[in-house]
Amino acid sequence: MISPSCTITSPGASSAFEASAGTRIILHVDMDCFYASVEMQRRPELRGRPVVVGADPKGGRGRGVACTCSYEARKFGIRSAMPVSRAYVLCPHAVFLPPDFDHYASVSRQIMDLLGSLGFPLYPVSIDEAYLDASSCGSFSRAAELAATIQEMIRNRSGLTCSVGVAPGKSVAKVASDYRKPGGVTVVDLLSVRGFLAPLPVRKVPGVGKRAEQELFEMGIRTVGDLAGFDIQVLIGRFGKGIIALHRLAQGIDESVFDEYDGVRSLSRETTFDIDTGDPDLLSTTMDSLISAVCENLAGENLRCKTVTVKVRYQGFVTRTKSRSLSHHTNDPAQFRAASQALLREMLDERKIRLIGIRLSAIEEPDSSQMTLGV
Ligand code: TTP
Ligand code: MG
Repeated sequence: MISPSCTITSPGASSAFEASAGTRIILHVDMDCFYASVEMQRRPELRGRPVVVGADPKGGRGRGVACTCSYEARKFGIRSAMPVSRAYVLCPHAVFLPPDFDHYASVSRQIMDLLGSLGFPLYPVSIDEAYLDASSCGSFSRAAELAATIQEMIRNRSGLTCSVGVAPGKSVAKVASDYRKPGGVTVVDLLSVRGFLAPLPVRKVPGVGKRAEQELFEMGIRTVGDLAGFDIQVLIGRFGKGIIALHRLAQGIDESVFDEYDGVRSLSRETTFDIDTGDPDLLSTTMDSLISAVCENLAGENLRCKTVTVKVRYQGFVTRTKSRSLSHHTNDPAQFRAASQALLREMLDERKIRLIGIRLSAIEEPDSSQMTLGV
């Protein structure tokens, strides 16, 4: 059951949530079980029931995966990206619904517009999450109030709940928004960052996927605190220099910055491979499926884009992005496919790849006065 209550948590030693001049204060807003919540909002009779949005389970024989599920369904062990056949075994009486991407995209747009109207620099990063740079709040207590206000505004406008993390940097804010889901606000100020992160499993840190988790386990590193205390030279020897930022983060220093991939009104999708890959065919087909998914959103909102950005995260946590602008705005998937495949080819080298992503931006829409998201 989604609790609409707002829980403000300070997991560390500091209680005043104060910030000295110049401290960055970043909010990460993430909608709770987004697709499932949207479905329950338009069909209130589903509230309180296990709801799974994804492929048709066909009585347990269905192929394909669950996109997401309600928190009631999570009690049965169902998770995003799980085969629906497995979800069906875990909870045959769940309500299985096909995804309605157009509708989710339009609800997302309303929410992003609402966040954009608050006047803080806004960085939407996916269909259900965005960062706000709330440094101008001046203190973590005021940023915590802003977080509660955002929850209320979103609830009033859409009937949906979200969780919010407030922290001195992007990465910690993202971990914090996930800390008290659903419906929570978690505030981690400068003094409490290290203590907040230390007991968490390393997998909680953005950038650590299944494979990296496994490798860290093999080195005896299970928690973020273990990582913080580990010899950096040994880590570099194993993972490369890309690990330095992660090690500093584990020590409470969150230097993550907004890059060109964030911050403008855009549509994006990315996927992390279970096992790092250098297989050009797998990379190419995965890129095509990301393009298809983004283009569905584009068509649903009747938008056209001009700029294609490909993101690649290599083994060793190094992330690169590369963009190409087309000669005109379009919604033709074939053109985005050609541009993204060309960019991807340019970014391939001997390194294996952990994650690829696609972003379409420079959006053109009928009423350009609506286009005020971002900074
Ligand atoms: P998430 O924010 O990762 O998940 P969520 O909002 O469903 O649940 P939570 O409360 O834990 O935040 O993803 C947002 C939406 O993106 C999700 O509702 C469905 C979609 N999605 C997929 O289609 N496949 C996936 O593997 C994941 C993780 C999400
Ligand atoms: Mg979410």
